Amino acid sequence: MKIEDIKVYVTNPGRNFVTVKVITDEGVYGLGDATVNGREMAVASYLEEHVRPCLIGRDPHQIEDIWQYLYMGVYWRRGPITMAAIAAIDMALWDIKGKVANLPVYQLLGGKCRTGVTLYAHANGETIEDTLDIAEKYIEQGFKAIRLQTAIPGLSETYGVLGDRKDYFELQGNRPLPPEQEWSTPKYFELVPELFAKAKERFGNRAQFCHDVHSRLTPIESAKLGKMLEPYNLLFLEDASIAENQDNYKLIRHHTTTPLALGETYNTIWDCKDLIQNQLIDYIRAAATHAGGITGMKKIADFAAIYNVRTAPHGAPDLSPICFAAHMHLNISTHNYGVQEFVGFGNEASQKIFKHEMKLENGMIMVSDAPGLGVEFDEEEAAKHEYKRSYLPVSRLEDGTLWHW
Ligand code: EZ4
Ligand code: CO
Repeated sequence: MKIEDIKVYVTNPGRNFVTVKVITDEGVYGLGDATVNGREMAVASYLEEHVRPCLIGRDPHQIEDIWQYLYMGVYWRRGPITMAAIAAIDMALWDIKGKVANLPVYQLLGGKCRTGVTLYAHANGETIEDTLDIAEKYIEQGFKAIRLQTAIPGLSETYGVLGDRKDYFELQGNRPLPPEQEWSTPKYFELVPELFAKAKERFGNRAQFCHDVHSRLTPIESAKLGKMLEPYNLLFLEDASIAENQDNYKLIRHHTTTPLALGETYNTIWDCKDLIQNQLIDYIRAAATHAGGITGMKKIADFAAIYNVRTAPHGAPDLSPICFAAHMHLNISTHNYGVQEFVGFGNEASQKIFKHEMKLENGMIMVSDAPGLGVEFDEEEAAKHEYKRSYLPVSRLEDGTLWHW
């Protein structure tokens, strides 16, 4: 079997997705997700100009060798663009192998370790009451874990909260230049402990709650927040601080027993190696699209397992359903899987482009038994929604200083 062609599609059913199709000489093809939010065309060009010519004629069954060829074989290793390109090819090759074997990918990864994939939903509200009302609806639907984010009084927009955009799918989409948001740590500190105190009071042990700080705090501030939230038994506190310097987490860890989650922007095992082997985090949030595909994620998960770190893959709407499906195959077959972020299956236009049979039941995903990854990509529907340049917001302090978004 040989790789005959590789096609790259950029479509925007409300936000941009970069999709890769690896076509073989035997008619079987595989799909992968290469979306890097706000930098989509850089990955598309990397794939078309620099990956496609090197892979035509190769055996698509040699997944590990092709992964190493694109990683170790290239002088410029790592980085989000390179790793998303590798990821998309890797997912597509697992998809092909599954289709040839007539097995879902999770069977190739070792088979099921659990009956379904436990999710956490998002409750994003304008006030604490709004947020908890949304959380209640998810609890009634059977969700066992929910992320709580609330707008901060006195700040125009806050990470995670919808403002005038009511569909989370659209939250960061289709803004032709980066919009600006405000940030104030003192205002945030006035609000967040109250949010979790009220959640605990209202729901007791009916669900577990988590929260995404989105890297806005310094390490000592994160340590303080973790301490303040200890009475409420969070599932985890996510991205409490940036970790370009992984030592930041030593400081946070030494001050708080609130479980810590990190890593949605990580690209390889090297980004999280120190955090994992020093047991400074509890959940590693790497995503298949941004961390080298199924092959990259397996390397991270197996390393994490020996240090009691569990996986909690990123599940934002800027990862396509192909990535979500890849996560489902990993999650169901990885012993040290923890929890999967879930924001729904996308808007109507997206669901017409990406078709799959994953089922949501009681806050869990029942993984499809379709061969391969189990996602179909409708090229005609995709062509109806052209690429639109769009960006995530940037964040500034109230005096105008640029801050972490
Ligand atoms: O802001 O994926 O945990 N989820 C997140 C996401 C990220 C977006 C950025 O594109 O932090 O909502
Ligand atoms: Co996050």
